[in-house]
Amino acid sequence: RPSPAAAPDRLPFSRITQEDLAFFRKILPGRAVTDPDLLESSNVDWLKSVKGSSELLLRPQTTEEVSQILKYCNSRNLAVNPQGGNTGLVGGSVPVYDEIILSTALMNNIFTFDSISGILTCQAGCVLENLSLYLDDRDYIMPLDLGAKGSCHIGGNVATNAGGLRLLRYGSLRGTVLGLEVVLADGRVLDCLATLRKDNTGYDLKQLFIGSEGTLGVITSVSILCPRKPKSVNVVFLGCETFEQLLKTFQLSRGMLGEILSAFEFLDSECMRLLNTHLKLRNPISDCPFYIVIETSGSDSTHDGEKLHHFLEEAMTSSLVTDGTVATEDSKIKALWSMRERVTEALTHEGFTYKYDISLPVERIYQLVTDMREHLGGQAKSVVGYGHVGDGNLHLNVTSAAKDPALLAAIEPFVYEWTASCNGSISAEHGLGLKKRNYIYYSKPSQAVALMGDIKAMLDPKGILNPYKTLPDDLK
Ligand code: FAD
Ligand code: 2HG
Ligand code: ZN
Repeated sequence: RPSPAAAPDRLPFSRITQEDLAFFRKILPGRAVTDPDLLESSNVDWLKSVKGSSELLLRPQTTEEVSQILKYCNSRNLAVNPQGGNTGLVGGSVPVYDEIILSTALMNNIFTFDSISGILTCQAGCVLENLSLYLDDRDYIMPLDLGAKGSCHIGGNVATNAGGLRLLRYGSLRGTVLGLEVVLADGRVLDCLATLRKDNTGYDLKQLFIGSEGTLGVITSVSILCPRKPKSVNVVFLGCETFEQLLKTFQLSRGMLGEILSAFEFLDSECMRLLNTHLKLRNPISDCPFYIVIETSGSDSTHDGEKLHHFLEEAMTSSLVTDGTVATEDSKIKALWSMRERVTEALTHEGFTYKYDISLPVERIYQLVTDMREHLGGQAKSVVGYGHVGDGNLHLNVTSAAKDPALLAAIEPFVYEWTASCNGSISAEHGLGLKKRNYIYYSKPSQAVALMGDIKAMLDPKGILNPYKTLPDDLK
């Protein structure tokens, strides 16, 4: 029996002809790539877990070019795979078969930045870290930050509704994205690139494209509300004996740090072991079963320092945490953050990783890791838990030396049934892509999925945009 994550048969899309190539070469001189060596890295995902066989990579620079491409592909029934930085973790960013790859890599212009409102407007292919550097010079920051910042594009972030390390403080992209320009499957340009905080004139169409994973349209421009750069930032790295103590520390931090709390993240001792072994990162404190990264961001270093000091004193004297270290200067802040941000990278050195990105009531998140360990016995190489405690989002990763169908059969559907029994979500922030599409029913009622199918059929009647992704096979 094929796994529900396996690709379905190729749908009857057209195959690229010499006339098609001539058209693309004419509208994108030097930017219609067919060299197999150059195509190689765009055909395989960041995890090296899925691989397509596209023979054409298009690199448009403007919305008008994207519009011409889609209008043509729609009329010719050619399938298209929108691609940003190709850091997605659910197999959504690469073709399954021979879909044309439409990359936003050359759409990297910043249009405007309003230093009074903090609203940035740019093309979808801007790399997140470049936007952060641009804003840093202007005393602002991006409202999102994630480990893949050096490669991921803002368009890809919006298309996946990426969460990341700052969501606790600045909320999701559904709140900070103020406007989008999107090219629809038939080439029509939908200009919803508003730069207003408030706009209740009818349906908020941009929300449809946030988190739609390239299945409803190609995002070409984004306007986004950016926060002021905090004057004072502190990061603490703490160790706890139990997850219960970690949760109590979270509760305490919310009460005592209040408005300056900007991140509350965790990793377990298995993650620490992998960071040590594979990346040679040294534990900055003594060995503990659980580690916490807390960040505070505020406007007054004396005030923030005092608050943090009182909080740490309370956490230590009440024995919630057993050890810790504080960073105020940039290099140490970066070093402490890398203990959390680089877990994903450390895992890639294990061999093969089965990834689960689960939303749960926060008090349940580690129980899933414990239950999974017990359930798998000695079958896995490692079972690790880390993630965004502040958002109730667990990253459960199970590794093995190589792909292991027996291990997979032991993990799934166990993990999804467990999640559904707590009314959790089987994809908190990474999306469904190719790998998770058929598990959607664990988190969404069938009426909702059917309505998604109706929306897809209305916006992309020929289904050319990112086929085989996000929507379950039984809709097609
Ligand atoms: P891609 O990977 O290229 O594409 C992702 C999806 O979006 C695909 O379905 C693609 O078709 C679609 N897409 C891309 N661009 C467009 C566009 N312009 N228009 C329409 N559709 C488009 N995710 C989190 O939520 N939080 C994290 O903390 C986080 N950390 C990560 C850390 C690492 C080390 C890695 C490798 C990944 C991480 N991710 C995280 C996952 C990933 O979702 C994000 O990295 C990012 O949002 C993907 O952006 P991208 O430009 O790489 O998109
Ligand atoms: C993170 O929070 C990312 O580090 C990646 O979302 C999680 O690799 C993962 O499972
Ligand atoms: Zn995450």
